[in-house]
Amino acid sequence: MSDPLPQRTQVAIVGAGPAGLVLAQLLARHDIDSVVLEAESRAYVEGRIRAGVLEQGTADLLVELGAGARLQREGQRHGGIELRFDRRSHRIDLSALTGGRAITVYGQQEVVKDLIAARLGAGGRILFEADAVGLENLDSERPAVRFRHGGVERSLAADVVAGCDGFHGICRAAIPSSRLRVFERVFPFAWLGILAQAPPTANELVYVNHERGFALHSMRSPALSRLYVQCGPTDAIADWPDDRVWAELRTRSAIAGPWQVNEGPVLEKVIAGMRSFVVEPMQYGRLYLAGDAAHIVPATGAKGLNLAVADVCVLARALAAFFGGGDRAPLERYSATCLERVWRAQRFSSWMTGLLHRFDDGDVGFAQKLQLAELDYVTRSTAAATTLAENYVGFPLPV
Ligand code: RFL
Ligand code: PHB
Repeated sequence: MSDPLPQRTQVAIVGAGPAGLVLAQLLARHDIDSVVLEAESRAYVEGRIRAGVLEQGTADLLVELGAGARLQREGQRHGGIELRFDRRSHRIDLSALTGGRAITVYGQQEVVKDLIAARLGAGGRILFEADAVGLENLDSERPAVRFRHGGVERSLAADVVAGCDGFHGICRAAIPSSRLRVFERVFPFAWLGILAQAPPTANELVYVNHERGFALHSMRSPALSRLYVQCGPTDAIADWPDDRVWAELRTRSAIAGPWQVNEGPVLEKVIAGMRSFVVEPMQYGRLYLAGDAAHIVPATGAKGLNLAVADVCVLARALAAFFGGGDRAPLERYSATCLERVWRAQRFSSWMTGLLHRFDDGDVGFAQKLQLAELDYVTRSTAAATTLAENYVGFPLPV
């Protein structure tokens, strides 16, 4: 790091999550200079447990970007998922239905660690504990990011600002509200998630529809399980002592034959709300939003991280055309190009969420019967299963 406190760059990237880090790595391939400003410490972002499922295209891209060696060693490639309902289990053969494509189970924090190592290893600039506090001159050719670092406020001048600062960041809020349209749906439930020191009970992910609510069995390694249960939207962690979590997991996941949830010490517990959210357009002047800063999907479809990566693929290509030959057209189309995939992922994530959760509004029994009929259809019809599979493994990235 030749200049730990840079004052000028071509692309100022706010946020060192998957969106910001992949963007920085992609830009370097085009010899475009960038600086990543991250509010939190390196240890914090490397320890933040979130997503676990990488689409085929995301895993391939990380390898291509030189950040995939550990993913190839430690990531688990899965060619199927299990749908469980009515005390029966059904496998959806993702690979057979998609011409050999698959997902990779590899923790988001591991992706973030690998990307940070690759970027810093290549001499890239990431400034941790650099809290962006304001964006300036967005509608000019000289935008800037004001940030606080080491107790001092500074300014980073750029040609373009990439708002990769997540749902609670400052970039989206810097766009005049009269220039944005917000689309939002908040689901009337949340997920309680645990990381447990216990070998995964199944080899593949298990998505469960049960009359008491949704459950999901995922994993992080051969020794670590990642498990979720649907809970109330206002539940607190204190409402969910470990015994209650395990009891719900056992009840909701039970099948007619012998099957047992592997239990172990709970290392982490979170509650995550479920919402769909999109702003249009995803750009204003010289500011381009990417990832959770622009859209949120309910986690049931495992699309959030993957969508963030798809956005920055579009952005990197557009910036290469801009800096390489002054072609502004791809940048002007940035939002429209991204939103096609965003809405396709919103549709799929809403559909998976509707298929698998308990909805307490209206006639609950009627809704459950419809879900069972649809699940039955998805597991019997190759056409329906293919629709699920091709969306779940993901469409090719716009690289
Ligand atoms: P991130 O990861 O939130 O990164 C944003 C970064 O910006 C920083 N930041 C700032 N930096 C400087 N100045 C400021 N003023 C700043 N404000 C914020 C933050 O500290 C942070 O480091 O956004 P990004 O890069 O867009 O990535 C999005 C993904 O993190 C997110 O979509 C996924 O985690 C969603 N998600 C899943 N996605 C998948 O693709 N597959 C999954 O299996 C999956 N499972 C999940 C999930 C999200 C979950 N939660 C916790 C909501 C499971 C869960 C439970
Ligand atoms: C996870 O492993 O954290 C995970 C897996 C699948 C999802 C959501 C989260 O749909």
